[in-house]
Amino acid sequence: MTQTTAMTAQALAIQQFALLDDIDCDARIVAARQKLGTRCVVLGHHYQRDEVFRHADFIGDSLKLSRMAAQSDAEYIVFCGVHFMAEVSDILSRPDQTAILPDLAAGCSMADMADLANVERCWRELSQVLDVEQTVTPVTYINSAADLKAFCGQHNGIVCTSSNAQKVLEWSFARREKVLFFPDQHLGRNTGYRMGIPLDDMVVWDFSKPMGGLSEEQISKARIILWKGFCSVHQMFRPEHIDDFLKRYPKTIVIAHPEASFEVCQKANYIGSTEYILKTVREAEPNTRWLVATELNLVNRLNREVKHQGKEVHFMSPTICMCSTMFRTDPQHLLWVLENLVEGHVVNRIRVPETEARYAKLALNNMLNVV
Ligand code: CIZ
Ligand code: SF4
Repeated sequence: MTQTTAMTAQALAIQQFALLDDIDCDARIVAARQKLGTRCVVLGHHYQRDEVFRHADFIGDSLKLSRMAAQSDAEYIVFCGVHFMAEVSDILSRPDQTAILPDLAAGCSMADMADLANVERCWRELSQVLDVEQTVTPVTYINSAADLKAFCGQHNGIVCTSSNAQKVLEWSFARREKVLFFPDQHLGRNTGYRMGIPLDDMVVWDFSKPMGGLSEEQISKARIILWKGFCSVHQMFRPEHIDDFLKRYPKTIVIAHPEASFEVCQKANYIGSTEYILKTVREAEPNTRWLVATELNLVNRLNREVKHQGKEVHFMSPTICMCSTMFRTDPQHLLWVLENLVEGHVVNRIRVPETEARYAKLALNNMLNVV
């Protein structure tokens, strides 16, 4: 029996935790955290549910959290978020730190829309029309697997987040005339348009079709080639939701995440990342009403937080649409990883292979040097 198998056999099984109720979990999470002390840090992404979020030492967007964890002394980084976030945490943290994702099934449907095989095929097909290495910068949204970040690192490319996408595109255009942007077409389009790039100069690469479904002329003319990916949560927001709300409350201020569609962002007063949305609403005049296009847990918490200032924060969609993968991290899984750590077992470690991590770090560092 290998050492890993032996450790797995001794580890506490998730089945023992699955039926616990949230209140029992809550008390046991607090107790486990006390036992682990500063050896363990718990990170909570803005989209996490309240029962998990309340246990976080640090809260923030994916990049802010990874940077905070890397600066901490903690041996264990428990990332309450989704898979690509724990990968970034592993890449940016020190070798003596261990990144852990409480539920391995917490992926990101948008990140899954671009995989290395398809991106490499796209790169090969583009090279039939363009001198790709000289003319195209690959830019990956942080919501992507580590091997795609490594692809960017190997091809003089860069990572971006929704907070720094414009600066990253400026960096890219200062080096090469075109950008291949994946996986989120909306972040690419909304950012490009705000920088003055006409919609006609941005084409969508449909990865299910040869040559992305584009003609040679379209590819040669394009400035941004947008991967046909999207976030299933943010695509639920529709421009008619804004129109209907404004009919009822005409003075509402609309703020949208750039993963929302172009039509929604065009109707918004402000566009920005989760950190930007929080800051803008927190710093706004009292007694203002906000309509927000981003994940429901963040919107509900923000509403509770600013209520006493007379502000009202509303979720844009009339139907409930939460991020189902963010929702997977429940108190039961958090407790399971923490009690295993108390017992000396690391479960659900996220470890990016060394070479991949080295190239991915190049692309992440390109971004960190820009912003
Ligand atoms: O980078 C993040 O944390 C995500 C997914 C969204 C945002 O706008 O912060
Ligand atoms: Fe991915 Fe969308 Fe969920 Fe964010 S909200 S983790 S982009 S599926």
